[in-house]
Amino acid sequence: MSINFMTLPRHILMREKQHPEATGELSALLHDLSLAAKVISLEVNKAGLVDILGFTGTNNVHGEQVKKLDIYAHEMLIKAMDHGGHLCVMASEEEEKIIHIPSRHKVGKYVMLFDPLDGSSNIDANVSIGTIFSIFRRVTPDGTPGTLEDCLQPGTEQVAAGYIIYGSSTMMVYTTGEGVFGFTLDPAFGEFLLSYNNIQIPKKANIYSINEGNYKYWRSGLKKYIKFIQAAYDRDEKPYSARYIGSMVADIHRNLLYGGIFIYPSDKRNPNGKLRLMYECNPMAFIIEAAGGKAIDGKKRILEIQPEKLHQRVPIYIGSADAVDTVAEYLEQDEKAGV
Ligand code: P6P
Repeated sequence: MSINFMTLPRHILMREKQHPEATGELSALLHDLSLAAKVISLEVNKAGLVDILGFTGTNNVHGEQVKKLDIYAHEMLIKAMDHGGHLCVMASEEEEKIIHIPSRHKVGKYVMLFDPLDGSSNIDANVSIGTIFSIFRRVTPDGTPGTLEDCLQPGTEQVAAGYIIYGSSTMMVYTTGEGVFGFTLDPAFGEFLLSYNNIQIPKKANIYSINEGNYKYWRSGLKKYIKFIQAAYDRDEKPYSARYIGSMVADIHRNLLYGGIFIYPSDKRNPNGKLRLMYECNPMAFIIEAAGGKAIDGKKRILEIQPEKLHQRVPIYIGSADAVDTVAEYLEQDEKAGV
């Protein structure tokens, strides 16, 4: 496929034509999402100005209330997505309960769960942050208000997932399960242009991403795995590099392109790790598996976990297939040894 000037709408439409059964609703949903992404990108990219230019910090030049960016992103996504007629219910990292579609709007057949601005604690340091989204087909009868049951589906049931990374450029990466595609926002005319066609994660990892500050609390199998990869050079293998940004979207995006493994494990202090299943781990696992990688909770596929709670946390080991298989072996030996 020629990627010259392939815009996101054209790409979605083209892929839709490959699926005659498609109704176009998912395409329209992804298009609405891309509009929200452009608006959030604008706000994220000028956020630093609020401090640098000495604005009051509570009211910007338009006299609008300057909100915390993650609340702004949360509200923007809801505003952009709640009236398109494609969704029956939403759920957000920023909202305890499910988000109903206002009764004045048509109820659609999809469900969207999202982390509006993951890594937002890094924004003051100008570190890349991102929006993560996960889309399911509803399981309750069409035309009725969406429910928690529509949200709590295993990741294998996702029909689309992706993220928008707000970094040196703004990129939208998405998959419908067949190929992973990256689009870079051209601010000159506000279009997402295809920049990565059918991304495949390198099978071999040479990057590992984990917060080593928690080393003391890790299971011994994980400690042995990290020591094993740190000794790669002694085995005449290519040495690994430790890269940890502390922003899941940024760490996983880099590993997707270069190869690598990202780990947020359970440990003595956090038995379920830190990251959320429904709108962080599931969408990232769907993307990485579609790109030829793997994602487990230490034992089983992230995508096969049957969710019990909207905001439940799970441990995650995600990235290049070889690396995920190796860490799983170390953890299994740990399990057998009863440590
Ligand atoms: P820690 C950001 O706060 C976040 O939710 C993810 O984006 C990131 O991967 C993780 O937490 C970092 O957590 O405990 O290493 O600071």
